[in-house]
Amino acid sequence: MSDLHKNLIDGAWVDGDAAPNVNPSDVSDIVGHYARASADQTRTAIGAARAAFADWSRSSPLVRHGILRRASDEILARKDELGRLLSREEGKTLAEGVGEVTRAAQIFDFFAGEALRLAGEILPSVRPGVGVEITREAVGVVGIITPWNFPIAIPAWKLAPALCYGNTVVFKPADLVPGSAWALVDILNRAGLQKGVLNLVMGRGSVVGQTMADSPDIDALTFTGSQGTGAALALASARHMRKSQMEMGGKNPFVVLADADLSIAADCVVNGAFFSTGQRCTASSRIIVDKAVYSGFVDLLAERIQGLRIGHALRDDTQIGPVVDESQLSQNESYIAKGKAEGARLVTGGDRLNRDTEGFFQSPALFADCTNDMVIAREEIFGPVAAVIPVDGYDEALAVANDTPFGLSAGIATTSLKHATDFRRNAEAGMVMINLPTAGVDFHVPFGGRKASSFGPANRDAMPPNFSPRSRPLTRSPNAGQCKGPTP
Ligand code: UN1
Repeated sequence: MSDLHKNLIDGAWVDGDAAPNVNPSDVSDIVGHYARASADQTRTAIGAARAAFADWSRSSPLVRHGILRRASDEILARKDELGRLLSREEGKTLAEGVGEVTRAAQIFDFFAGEALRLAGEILPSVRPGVGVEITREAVGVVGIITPWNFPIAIPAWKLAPALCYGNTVVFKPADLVPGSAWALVDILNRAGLQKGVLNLVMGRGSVVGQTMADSPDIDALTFTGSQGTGAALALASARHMRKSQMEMGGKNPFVVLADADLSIAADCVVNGAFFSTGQRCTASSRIIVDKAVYSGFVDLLAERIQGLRIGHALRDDTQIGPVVDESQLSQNESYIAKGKAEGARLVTGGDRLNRDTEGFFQSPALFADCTNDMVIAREEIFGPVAAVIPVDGYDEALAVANDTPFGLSAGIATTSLKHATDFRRNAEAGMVMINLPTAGVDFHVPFGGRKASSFGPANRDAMPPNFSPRSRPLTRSPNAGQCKGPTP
């Protein structure tokens, strides 16, 4: 097959069974064909990463800086082309696609700098005449498994720190969106990585992901995706005493208090719940509204939502692209049926839409008069569906916000400093937003959640899977005279 994009294993592009990458805005458009790695190829990739580790982990920080820097520059220079590829394979709008590619470039830029900033600590031992040096060292082979909803930014978020600190990588992108991941690996490979340092194994979770999970040769595993898969990977990692980091779902609350600027609140809800077609673990899916402003706010939301333009991701005027595939769309529909059966009021949306091209279009759905114990308020839907829950005042709003198995992001719209401050302290979420959508991140600070949303260290503090602190007695002084440690 002439357009086959192959896997990168031990520095060579290798064949595999071809799978089509289908555009969810237009199923007649095949983005390309991508090789699916076998279990044997995955094991070869892990072995190659193991073999490359000694040299790469001892490479000069300047070498690692240069590679990450060049990758960042190329990603940024090609942001329009790569953004288009991303929107074509995933279905988020072109503006969102280009924005995501820009974020990936920024992440590589940030970690290019971090490669030169790696530091340790020197402190006196409690034992007389001994000094202690604390250094951070690469863990080894890092397995990276990424989801379909951020085809380039989440791979960047995990690849950049892993490579920056001298780890070698086996990278499995989501089977649905291999295109952006392939382009990213091609860029990094040409930026100067030695063979085996970065291996790409596209394919199915049941084959490639399972082989990685079962391998004793993966020293750390970082995953973003569903709760079920995250839990299985954490268990498999524990069996190997492997460091692991799991970013999983959310059922993120957005609270609207009676004193809120309702126009800002509506902007936050529309962005947080429906942009990227609601397919974000940080999406606002529970809108908790004070009864004093409830009915007017629901009307305002309905009006804003009905004004959204849903269509082909690459059209300039589209604001909401398609759902990623048929199985996700039918799952969304089954949640909409459940919401109706549970007695929630469907204010607007939830319909399959026809457009000029055959794709997975759905109008954003808003349920009102929900209770927090309804299935649509408890389970992550991962689509353009939000549930509005009426409450009496701030205390009940906070209690409902926290009454969830998840704890990734939480938001509040208020003009009260007292309530904003209290919410920031007491919302049980890894990230709290005030008068801002629950979605959206800063790449240079930790990202992670509480409860069932996350397990292991936060991303960016993405260090631990990628980076392990070690303390040991000093054997040699970098500053003569300061260290009196014995030679062991
Ligand atoms: C964002 O909100 O822009 O999978 C990023 C996710 C998150 C990243 C969210 N891990 O949706």
